[in-house]
Amino acid sequence: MTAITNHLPTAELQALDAAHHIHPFTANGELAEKGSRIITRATGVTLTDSEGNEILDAMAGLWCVNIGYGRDELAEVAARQMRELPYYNTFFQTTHVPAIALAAKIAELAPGDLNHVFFAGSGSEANDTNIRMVRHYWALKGKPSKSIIISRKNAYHGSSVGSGSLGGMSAMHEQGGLPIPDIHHINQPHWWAEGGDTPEDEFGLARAQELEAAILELGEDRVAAFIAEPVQGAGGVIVPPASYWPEIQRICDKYEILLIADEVICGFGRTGNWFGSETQGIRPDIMTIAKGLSSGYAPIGGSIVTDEIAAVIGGDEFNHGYTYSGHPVAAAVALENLRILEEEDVIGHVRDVAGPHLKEKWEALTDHPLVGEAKIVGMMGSIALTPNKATRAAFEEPGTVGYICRERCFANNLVMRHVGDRMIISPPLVITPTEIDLLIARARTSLDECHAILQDKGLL
Ligand code: PXG
Repeated sequence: MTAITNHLPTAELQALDAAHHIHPFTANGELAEKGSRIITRATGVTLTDSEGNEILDAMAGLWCVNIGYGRDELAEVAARQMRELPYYNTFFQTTHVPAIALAAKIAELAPGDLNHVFFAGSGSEANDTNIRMVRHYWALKGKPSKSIIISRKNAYHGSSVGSGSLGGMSAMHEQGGLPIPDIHHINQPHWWAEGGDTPEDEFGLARAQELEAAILELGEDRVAAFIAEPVQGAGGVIVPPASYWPEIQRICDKYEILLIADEVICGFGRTGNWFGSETQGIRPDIMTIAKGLSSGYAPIGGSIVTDEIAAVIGGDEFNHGYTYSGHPVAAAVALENLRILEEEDVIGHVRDVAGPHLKEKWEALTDHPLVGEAKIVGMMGSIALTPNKATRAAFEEPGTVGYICRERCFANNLVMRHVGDRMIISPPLVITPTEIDLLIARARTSLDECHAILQDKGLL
């Protein structure tokens, strides 16, 4: 393999990185000892590192590079927009063409009467918008006591103080004084880990009914909204039982609470439809979007809201906004990304070609001795590693085996992540059947190597 030479040698870059760069969600001291892997370029579904290794990125970056890497059209649009109008804001009675065009395009793509967009720079910011917006909405409707937002344990909604509070990650709540007041968490519909002997559908129903119990306990006059990912992503690609979402929708319809679908991962084709809400058959009042909106080529997110919410919010000044709300370069890049998704029928490719092929190969992984279940929706999948498939047993120290498996994947030039002892994938939507076969082959090799290591260590 040829090393790329237009930058400092890997060891020097690693030393500088260790000396000055604090990585997110990382034990930085440990990483400094080990040295970070340096990604230098990418095309299609393939990353290249500073040593010239070619790595299949089965995570699409962080669940975001939906159209794949290296699309010149987006670079050109960004350069053109930077020359024409690199920045202007959308405060103080002004706007600009990219923000107008993108909002209109999103309104066209979003289902039902979700016709209005409040822009943010990321999913975290968009969910912070949602917290303030739903509370303000109810205040404007004369019900200021409706301020509690119900969310779920092991949900991920971002890393800011507000969105981290919405999320249900206990490791995050342990740091920095989260959660903020008036956020309530119910249990997740994670049958494999928490379902015990209850049949899957019965379990899904029971977990959905926890929402009703919480509303009744807290008081309908106190609850503003329920927020959830259509399919949990960062929590481990947890696909809810089929009974779950219809019951959640019934409960949201029955009580006066808003349904927020966090589409940051599920949106823009990942589940085989434009939005995960369509795949799950739900009608949210608000959608959080980011990631696939621009395929990660530029940071942009937002909240899509219904006509009714926009009308209510429009009745007053909403004292909220970000310098980069609707940033013209990011908006222009997002528009070009949506054009590609639409004109190249990338979602049709997920639904009819890549999705069915990946599903078949992915589900067949359950023939491996370590793999208990394999779940997949569109282009997001997970497998549960277990020492005993019949009892769905967990390994003794949760996450240890997942980490070993992830390290084997890395060594085999495959980016497949672990969440505890679940392995997860979320590849670019444009992945071809041949690339899917390579993904599966590397995953199998990595699982075999992991299995051998566990046998050596006496962990099986
Ligand atoms: N909602 C969901 C559903 C997400 O997955 C966010 C909101 C926050 O978006 P921003 O753009 O602020 O990061 C996310 C982000 C992981 C991982 O390790 C997942 C995310 C971000 C970083 C890491 O799986 N999801």
